[in-house]
Amino acid sequence: MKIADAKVIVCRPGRNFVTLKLTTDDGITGVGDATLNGRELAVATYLREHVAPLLIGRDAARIEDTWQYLFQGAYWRRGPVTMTAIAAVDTALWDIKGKVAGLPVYQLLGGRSRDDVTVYGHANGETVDEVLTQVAGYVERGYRAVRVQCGIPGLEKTYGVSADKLFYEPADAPRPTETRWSTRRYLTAIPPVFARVRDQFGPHLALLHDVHHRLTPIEAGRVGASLEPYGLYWLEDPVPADLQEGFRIIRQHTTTPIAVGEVFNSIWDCHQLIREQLIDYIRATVVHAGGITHLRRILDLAALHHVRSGSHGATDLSPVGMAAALQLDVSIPNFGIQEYMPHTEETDQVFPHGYRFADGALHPSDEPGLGVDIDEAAAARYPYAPAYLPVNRLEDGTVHPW
Ligand code: CS2
Ligand code: MG
Repeated sequence: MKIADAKVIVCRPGRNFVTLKLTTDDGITGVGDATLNGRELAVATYLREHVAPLLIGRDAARIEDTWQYLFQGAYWRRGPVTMTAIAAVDTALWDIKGKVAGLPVYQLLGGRSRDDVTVYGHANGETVDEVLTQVAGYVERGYRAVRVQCGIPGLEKTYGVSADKLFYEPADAPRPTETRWSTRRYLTAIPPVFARVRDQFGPHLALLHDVHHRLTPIEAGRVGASLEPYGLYWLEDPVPADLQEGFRIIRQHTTTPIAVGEVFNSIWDCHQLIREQLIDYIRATVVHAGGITHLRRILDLAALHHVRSGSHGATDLSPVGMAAALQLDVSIPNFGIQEYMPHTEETDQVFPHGYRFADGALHPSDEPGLGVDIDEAAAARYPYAPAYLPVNRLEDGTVHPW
């Protein structure tokens, strides 16, 4: 069973997505998500020019060997573009293997460790009152875990707070918009938000919060400590994680659990964080961290060190990425939680999938493979257009330095 075709499909059903579709010489297809928000065409070109020609004629059954061939063989290792491209190949090969076996991929990974995949939704608002209304909506829809983001008084725009509540899209302009940030205002504003959310919703709703890498470790320690009375499920990306040892300072100052890793692309980005138990949840994804093969390697290391999974699941990961994430989520022993933001109707039409949301959880498809596909005719109706994430500056105009 050889790979006969490797096609890269770029489309924009509301936002940009890059999808790799592999076809074997006996006509079996597999799909992989290759979307890297704001850098989509870099991955598409890497795949088309440097990876697709090498795949033709290779044995589609050799997933691990193909992963090593693309990772070691390129000489230039790691990096988001390379690892997203490798991830798409790996994911598509798992899809093919599942179809050949007649089994959903999670069965090939050892079978279910749980019945469904608990998810968290995004509640956000400019004011605390708006936040409370949003949280109530999630609770009514059956969610057991909610991420809470609130506008910071004095700041014009806060990342993670949007006018369109359900389909919040941070890559909002053809050139990056520029926003301003004040740590001082943030540190004062955030504890009262959680005080009111806890007060209204009681002790059992899991609450999460994302800092989007805006703080230093000592500031993060302070935020974590100030939020301890509200028992957060996690505090996400309090600082950028390039300096892994920086997390020791956070740990010295707070017992609020820490989640990090949505921008990680390999085990080398997080091995120290995991080995030293400096984090509680690893947010790396199938899409950006080298596919099912490599993410499973990261999660196995994490399991040894009491770190659980919490994969990134914003809408810039396509339903192909979500379908792949669910295969791991449902099978690994150290699953924590899965982020979930529903896609638009157009996106769901382009990527027909079998997974579904019910009772605060996603239920993976039982179809052979990943249980997701791309409708190429539908995709062709939505051509690519550039869209970028905002650039963040401090109040004095300096580009945020970390
Ligand atoms: C966020 C995302 O979902 C999250 O946790 O951090 O909004 C993230 O910034 C975007 O997905 C970036 O592409
Ligand atoms: Mg995040």
